Amino acid sequence: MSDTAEYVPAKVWTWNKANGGRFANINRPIAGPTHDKELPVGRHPLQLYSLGTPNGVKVTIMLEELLALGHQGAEYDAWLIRIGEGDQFGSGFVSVNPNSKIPALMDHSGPTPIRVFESGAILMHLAEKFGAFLPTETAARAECLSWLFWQMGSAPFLGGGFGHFYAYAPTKMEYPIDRFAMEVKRQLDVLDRRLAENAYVAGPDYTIADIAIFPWYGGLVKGWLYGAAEFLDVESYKNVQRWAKAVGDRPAVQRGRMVNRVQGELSSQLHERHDSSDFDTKTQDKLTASG
Ligand SMILES: N[C@@H](CCC(=O)N[C@@H](CS)C(=O)NCC(=O)O)C(=O)O
Repeated sequence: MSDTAEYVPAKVWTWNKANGGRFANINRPIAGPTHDKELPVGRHPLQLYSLGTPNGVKVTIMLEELLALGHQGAEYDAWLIRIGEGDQFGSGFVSVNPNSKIPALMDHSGPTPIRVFESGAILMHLAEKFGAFLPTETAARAECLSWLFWQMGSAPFLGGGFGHFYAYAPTKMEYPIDRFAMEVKRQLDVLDRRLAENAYVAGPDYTIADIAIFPWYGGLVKGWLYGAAEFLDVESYKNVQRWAKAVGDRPAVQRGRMVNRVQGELSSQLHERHDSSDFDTKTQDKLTASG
């Protein structure tokens, strides 16, 4: 509590200083474009504008899974949006997503291009378009969508809450870290209990619920997020660990995680993806690097 004792909020909030946290340079209290910039358009029906964050890779994993199933209509160009440099505020991007956040998709496969933003909406759009990874039977579909929307509602507590205060805020403050660590551990327990009884989150089959949840909670228990694995004792969530291994081992998941990635080993970064053979070049890089 002592962390906040000296702060007395003004009567009306004003935007008058950078808050010092990581990403402070891109945070602002207004929407809309800051500059004119058209988006590139490639040759495939689906044009994705994204970055390899947990929200971004949900979509590239889905597209790689669809292609692995043989859906040629899921061929896509993935363009890199560098959010740290403000690409999400360009006029072209804002016209695809007025909320200025990746991922954003333009579907050019019909007579009129369709824009889709919000990763959950993009997963549903693709699942319905190709009839894959979303059960059609009423009860199974409801269960899958319940878990998909659980992810959409829960992850902001993990990323914007816990991750922000544990890893990115300018100082470590006990009150918010404690509050959000408690919530994230509760969420992990929700998943752990569910996965004790089911192979995948929505039931016996792999669905868009797994594709949405894996990059966040799978990544967390694998130690990929916020350097927080020990702090949150992620090893204790045995069922989540088992599921994260099964999902993470899928070749399409491994390919999807490489797309639009700008961190980690260079051989794991495929900044843009325009053809399935783009991954072969990366495999070649890996072989060359390992001698
Ligand atoms: N609910 C959105 C969240 C998207 C989101 O938060 N994207 C972040 C990167 S993971 C972003 O683009 N941030 C840029 C910004 O806030 O300016 C979704 O699931 O699509």
